[in-house]
Amino acid sequence: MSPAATTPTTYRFSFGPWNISTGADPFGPPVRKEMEFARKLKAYKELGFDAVQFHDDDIVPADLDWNSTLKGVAEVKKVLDGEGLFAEIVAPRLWEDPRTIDGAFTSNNPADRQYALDRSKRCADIARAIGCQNYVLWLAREGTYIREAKCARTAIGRIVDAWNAILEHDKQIRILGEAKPNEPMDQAYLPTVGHMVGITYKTIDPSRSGVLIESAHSILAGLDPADDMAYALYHGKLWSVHLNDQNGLKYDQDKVFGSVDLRRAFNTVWTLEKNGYGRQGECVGLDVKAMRTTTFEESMYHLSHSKTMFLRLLEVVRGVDQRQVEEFRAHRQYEQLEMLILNALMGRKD
Ligand code: XLS
Ligand code: MG
Repeated sequence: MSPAATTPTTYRFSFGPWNISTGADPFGPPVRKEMEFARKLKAYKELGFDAVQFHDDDIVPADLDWNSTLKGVAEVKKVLDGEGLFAEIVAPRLWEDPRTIDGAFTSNNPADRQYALDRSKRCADIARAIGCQNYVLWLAREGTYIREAKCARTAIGRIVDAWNAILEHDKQIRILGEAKPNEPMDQAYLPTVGHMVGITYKTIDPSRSGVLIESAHSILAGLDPADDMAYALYHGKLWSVHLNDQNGLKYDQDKVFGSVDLRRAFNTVWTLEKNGYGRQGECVGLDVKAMRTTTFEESMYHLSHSKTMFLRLLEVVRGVDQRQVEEFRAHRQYEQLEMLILNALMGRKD
């Protein structure tokens, strides 16, 4: 593994076990062997991470009876405790089951909507059992391939009803909506952070309703991740992030943080750092994919590299003279401000 950056920091880091993958993509089968789950959990501390992001079925299969589920959750919890890790988020995987092909909460089939709701409540129970209050809703299939398939207004109402039902089901849980504009759907009903934050105020408990922002999802919406994060921070609703990078408006790439646009990544770290992100225990989550050409032995580099990029950019952010920034701002000397930042990014002092 490449060396982790050593900047002293108060940040805690997380990722999901799906970030160590077999490299399968829509056009080809796996190219690496599957890493055992227990081995993945061991890798967290080795790579300098603090917490795990889970889907419900990363912890236990989705079709187990409740007693076996509890047993399975307890086993994973024991491993986490033993490793000194904790579960940062748990999310119901609502996009793979045949009953969710037409959407989960917005399916046109009432029985399928019920399945989605039951599974979501069960996921809250799993989160509770593993000691996690953060519940992420990535509404993957809540959208359409054609506009005429559903009434969009009804769909929004169904999403809010489901969100409320989960809040009702567990009075401690907080729900973090994760917006994405497209993929797997042509168009999502809640495509941006703005949409998602808006919806949180329509729930029965806005204080337990917030967001997780993924850099690539903002970029896919043509927006700047740093501004999206600042917007959610203003609302006091940025409770987790999925940092990564994305090369323009194409399929979701989940590239190493900062690997496409260093300045955009710098601005992301700047926004988080300057606004106290993480000071209430929020984690810096990564959602990155290894390239298909990567070998099994090197299939965790993208994680350590993303974390290193965050820490190195943090050093750059902390190294920028804030007084100088304020002065340039006050006099609208943006050409000079820009060069200050570019020099900082290039490590130039002259
Ligand atoms: C997709 C999401 C998803 C999360 C939340 O980008 O990050 O993978 O795990 O379910
Ligand atoms: Mg994500």
